[in-house]
Amino acid sequence: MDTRADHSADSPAETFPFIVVANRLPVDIVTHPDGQQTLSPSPGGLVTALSPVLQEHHGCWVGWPGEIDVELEPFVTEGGVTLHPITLDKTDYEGFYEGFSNATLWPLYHDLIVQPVFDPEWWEVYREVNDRFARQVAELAAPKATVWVQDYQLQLVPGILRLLRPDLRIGFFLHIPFPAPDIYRQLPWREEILRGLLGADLIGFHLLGNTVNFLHLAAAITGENSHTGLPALEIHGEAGIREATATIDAPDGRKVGVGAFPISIAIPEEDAPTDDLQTLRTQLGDPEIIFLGVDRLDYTKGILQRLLAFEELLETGALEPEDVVLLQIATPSRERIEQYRTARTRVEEAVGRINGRFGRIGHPVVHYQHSSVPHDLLNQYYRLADIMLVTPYKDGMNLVAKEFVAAHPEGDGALVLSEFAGAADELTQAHLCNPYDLDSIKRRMIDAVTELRLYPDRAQTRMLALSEQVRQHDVHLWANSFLDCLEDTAGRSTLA
Ligand code: ADQ
Repeated sequence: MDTRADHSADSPAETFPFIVVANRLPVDIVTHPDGQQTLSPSPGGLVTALSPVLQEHHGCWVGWPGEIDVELEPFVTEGGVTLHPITLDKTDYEGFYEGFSNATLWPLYHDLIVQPVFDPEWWEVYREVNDRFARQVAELAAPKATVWVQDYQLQLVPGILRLLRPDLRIGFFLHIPFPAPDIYRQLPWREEILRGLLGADLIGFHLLGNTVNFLHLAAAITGENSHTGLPALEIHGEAGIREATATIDAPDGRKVGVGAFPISIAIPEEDAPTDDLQTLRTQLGDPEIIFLGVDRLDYTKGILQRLLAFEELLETGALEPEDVVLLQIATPSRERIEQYRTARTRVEEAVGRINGRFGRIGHPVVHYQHSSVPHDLLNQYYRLADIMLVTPYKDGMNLVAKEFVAAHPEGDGALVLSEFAGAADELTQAHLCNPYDLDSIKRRMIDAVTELRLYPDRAQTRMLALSEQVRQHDVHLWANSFLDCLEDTAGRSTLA
């Protein structure tokens, strides 16, 4: 989406037939030397997927621009999409974003990899901020508009919006896993959140497993027997598109659709020029095998485990330091939260130790960068890598795995993928590993190396199958499949 800060929205009273509401606006704030603040686009998969629908309907995106206490007027992008900023102050940021969203819900929904904190004050702020988002959307939505609410930070928005504006068609999509009911039920505010979600007409998850977990939870909390009282789940059979749907009864008597819609990526149009790739490879000392990891620096992503697996393979001589390098790019993330700081320290200690043990001056075996890299460069790294390591303990989907596959349309390279990444449900031809078992990661890394060295045809067959799956199921299919289903669930289209 192209964004320009100098286009003010025409009229504050304008309403929209299609609204996306997400914690973040797809922009970064740029502060100029004269103190003036403008917005610059921050592209991502969701923006790419939703831009065509937003542009077609002159839609609106409601979200936080990413900095505390910044009050900005709404802006209209060159593509005709209105960006409507929500202001968060320090208390909101700490209670709603860092606290309840990322230190309570994030670990709870990722199967308790770290202990969630249950803090009633954070919960209060989460409610207040969700209320603020919902009230803003209620003002901006045209009669019978379609509103698509995104992710775990805004789970109360559908319920509040339903009360304020019963005429709206409301979809909700969760980008992270939905845990088993026994884990979920630890949450002191489980009923409130469930009721918030049930304000939607359609609740989407990535996977069939998430959907089943939600149905069990809904049955348990609304008092139905969780084993016999489940609604029929219709399985659609094709991995990668609207895999399953069911209908449940909300407390107010409405029918609510629930379904699995695995997210995907926008397929890149152009490959990186190959001379650039050779330059990058030479910079790395022309190793035979380049392993690559690309993640937000998050304790769920299993970065330390993959470094330890690499270290043990070097230690036992299964890999020779002259033959291999591991490139790890880690985007800074949630750095004020203690577990994130600890995760970073451990990763960086391991990088230093491994290089101290197996690298030479000027020839580290691990190349580590703790920053974001531009999209084009990231794509070049994907092209360059021989073996991609995606080893999360738990991940809703993991777009990195799909981005790597899409960067290898000729079937070169190999993917080592955690069984606990949502992407593993579709990318079954990857070298699947259990990240809790270091030997399993090591075995799959060696399998990938061996196959590339000795059985390149087999390796290529795997990658071509993965590539086909990702190309046939891109992010546009995901967005259209969700919106079509929302239309079916909630009746006549207002978007037509
Ligand atoms: P994330 O946890 O952020 O997303 P992921 O799906 O891998 O995880 O998406 C990360 C995105 O950031 C990718 O598009 C990747 O290219 C980009 N990225 C990562 N490191 C980067 C770097 N150093 N520089 C630049 N870009 C970088 C959440 C869920 C996932 C789910 C997505 C989408 O946790 O499970 O797949 O939402 O629903």
